Amino acid sequence: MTEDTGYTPPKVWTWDKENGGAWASLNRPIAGATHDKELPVGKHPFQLYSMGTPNGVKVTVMFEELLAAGHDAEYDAWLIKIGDGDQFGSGFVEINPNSKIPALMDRSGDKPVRVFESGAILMYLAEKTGKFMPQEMAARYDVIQWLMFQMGGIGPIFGQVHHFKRAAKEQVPYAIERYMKECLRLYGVLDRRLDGRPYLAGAELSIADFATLPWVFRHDWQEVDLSSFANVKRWYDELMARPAVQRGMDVPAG
Ligand SMILES: N[C@@H](CCC(=O)N[C@@H](CS)C(=O)NCC(=O)O)C(=O)O
Repeated sequence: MTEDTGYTPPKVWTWDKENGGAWASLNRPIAGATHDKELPVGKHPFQLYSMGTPNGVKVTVMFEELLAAGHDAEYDAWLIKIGDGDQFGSGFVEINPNSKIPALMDRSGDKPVRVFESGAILMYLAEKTGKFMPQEMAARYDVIQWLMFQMGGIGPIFGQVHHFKRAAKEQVPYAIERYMKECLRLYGVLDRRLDGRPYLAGAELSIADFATLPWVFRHDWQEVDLSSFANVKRWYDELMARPAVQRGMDVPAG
C-alpha cells in the first residue's frame, strides 16, 4: 500500500515547471535540439565530445590505455558542459539524438562514423583496434555481458544514488533506501565475480573494467566503504595505479 503524502498525481501529467534540485534544468520532457550550435573539430582522427563524469571518463580511460599500448588512437576531447545545456545544441544532437555525453566522431576513414552510448563507443574502439576485447566468442561475451551489467545495472542505479543523496531538492528516504540496497547488492555481485579473478571478464583487462571503474571511483558519493568488498578494493587499487587510467580520469576536465 502507498502512504498518503498529500500528493496526487494528475490523471494526465503535463510539464509546467522545473522540479527543483541541482540538475533541474536538464530534467525536461523534450527531445531534439533547442538551439543551433556547431561542434568544434580538431586535427586528430577521433573527436570526443564529453565531460568528466563517470560515463565520460570511461571513454578517455580507453583512449589513454590504447595510446599507452601503442595504438594510433589520437583524439581531441571537447568539453560539453551539460549544466549549460551544450548537449541540446544542434551539432551535438546530430551525433547523439539522446543528448547525453559522451559522443564520438571517428574521422579516420573515408566517411565519418558517429557513435553514442558509452558502452557502444568502448565496443567500437575495441573492435577497431583489436584491443581490450578478445576475438574468441565465449571470451568476447564474457566482456560484453559485464559491460552490459555496468550499462544496465551499475550506471543507472549508482546514478540514482548520486541523484537522491546529492542533488535532489529534498531527502527522500524511500528513494535513498531503495537505490542504496540495490547499489550494495551490485557491489556484492562485483566482489563475488572478482574473487579469484584479476578482472571482470577473467584473466585479461577489458572494456568492462574501464566502464565500471569510474562508477566505483565515486564510492565516497555513495558512502560505500570499499574495504567491505575486499576483491573490489584490490581490483580498484590496481586499476587506479595505472598511469593511463589516471590520465583518462582527468580529461576532459569539468
Ligand atoms: N547510457 C548513457 C548515459 C549517458 C549519460 O547519462 N550522460 C549524462 C552525464 S553522465 C548526461 O549527459 N546528462 C545530460 C542530461 O541528462 O541532459 C551512456 O552510457 O552513454
